[in-house]
Parts: sequence; structure tokens; C-alpha cells
Amino acid sequence: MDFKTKLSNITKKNNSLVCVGLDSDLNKLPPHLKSAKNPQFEFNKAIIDVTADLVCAYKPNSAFYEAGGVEGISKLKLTMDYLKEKYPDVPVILDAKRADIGNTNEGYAKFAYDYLRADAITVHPYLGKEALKPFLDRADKGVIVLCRTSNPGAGELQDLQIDGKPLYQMIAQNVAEAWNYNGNCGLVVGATYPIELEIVRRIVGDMPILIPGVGAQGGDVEKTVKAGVDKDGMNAIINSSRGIIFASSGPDFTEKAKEETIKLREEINKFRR
Ligand code: NUP
Repeated sequence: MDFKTKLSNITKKNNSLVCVGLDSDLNKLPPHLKSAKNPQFEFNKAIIDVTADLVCAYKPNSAFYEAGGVEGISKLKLTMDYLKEKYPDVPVILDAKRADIGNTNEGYAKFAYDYLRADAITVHPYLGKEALKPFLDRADKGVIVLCRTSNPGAGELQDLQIDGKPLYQMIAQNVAEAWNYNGNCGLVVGATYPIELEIVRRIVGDMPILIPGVGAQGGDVEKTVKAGVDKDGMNAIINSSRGIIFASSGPDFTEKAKEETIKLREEINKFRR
């Protein structure tokens, strides 16, 4: 099943636009887990088991696993395998922001889609459509392109004017009109920029938009939802990582993570059309 259909099915089934970010920084794990054999995996498994019926996606950020070298990657693989086996209907987005020349992208695509079995990956648009072909050609998998990121300095390049339009709008337009030939593209727009989010939503229709920046980065949930959903109240993947997974660092971390996920899901649903 392709990424967009999978996303739509689980959004309806779980009545949720919440994506839980599995940014399981080894240094921030609850102390009682640090002595476990596979701490990052045990942590993820515990978070996943209490949230799987409350989310529309999971998004592990590769950085927190790459930081641990081979050991870290093995915990990411264990997490991906666990999700595929136990919760196959929940899509998993590998947040790795890859992109290189086409030949090299073949390797990145194999790692994300075939080895890790991710349903989607985040990529940079900088090398253009031609280079991204190894991702874009995989009709069954999602390609989520950075458009207007959540960080304070996002505008330095992304707002540069080209033919009277900021670059991020050109990217949204190109992805919607040319890159999405398999219907498998999405965009990333930060919750910290609701005005830009609304503009991007207008450009791309019902394309999925991954929206990080609520929770720890302070994005406003009401503005995010109103600007980010499509006309049917769908296709916004609203990510919170630290705000959910590190809500508590004690033995009650699963209960707190569940509580925060429910709270965010309910708040989002208040503002969906
Ligand atoms: O623009 C972006 N902003 C952002 O925070 C694009 C992203 N992919 N992210 C990622 O979302 C970031 O790398 C992290 O994995 C997650 C946000 O985490 P948190 O601020 O909710 O803890």
C-alpha cells in the first residue's frame, strides 16, 4: 500500500494527526533504562506500545541513532522491525534529510526503504528533481521534501526572492506540479511559521505536509491545524518529539507520553474542519 493511502487509513482509524517523533537521544533516556541491553530500543518499544492507537505516524530522526555508530543504527533497525511486525498499518517516516546526485541517492533510498523498510523519508530539494529520481520513482514510498523549516534562521535561504516569490513557495510549486508524478510527495513546513504553512497548503492542495515544531519548539497548535490541514481536515502530520517522549524522565515515562499524545490529539481535533 502506498504512503498516502496508508496515512489516510490510519488517520481515520486512530482519528489522529499526531506524529510521535522517536528522537531517542541516549543521554536523555530515563536513568532506569540506561542499564538495559538495548536502551534506545526498549525506550522506543515502550513509547510505541502506549501510543500506537493514538497516532498517524512515527518519525525516528536518524541523527539520534547515527550518533551511536553501528550500535545506534542497530537500535534504529530493531525499532523499525518492531513497528513493521507489530503495527504494520502505522506509517514510519525516516527523518534523515538526505539528497545527493542520483547515483548516490540509490544508496540512500535502499537504506531507508529496503533495509529499514521506512514508508517515507525526508529529503533536501537542493539538488533538484532529476537527482531525486531514485526516491521519486518509488511510487509505493513517500518522499517528503523540506520546504519551510521550523528553525529561527529558516528564512535566510528559504525566503530568498526568485521571480518575485520566496524560494520556499517555488519549491512547493515545483514539487506539486512536477516532482509528484507518482503522487508520493509531501513537504515539510514548520509549525513555527503558520502564515507560510497556510500559503503552502494553498499551493499543494491535499498533499501530505509534515509539520514539526509544536511542543518543545513552541508552535501554536490552533494556528498550525487551521493553516495545515487540507479541505477535509486531513494530510497534516503534526510531529512532536521531546514534548511527548521526554514528558517524564522517571519510571512513569510511558504514562506521561501517552497523556501528552492524547492531549495533543484532542487539541488538534478541536480545530480540524
Ligand atoms: O523544519 C524542521 N524542523 C524540525 O524540527 C524539520 C524537521 N525534520 N524537524 C525535526 O522534527 C527535528 O529534527 C526533530 O526530529 C523533530 C522536532 O522535534 P521536537 O522539537 O518536537 O523535539
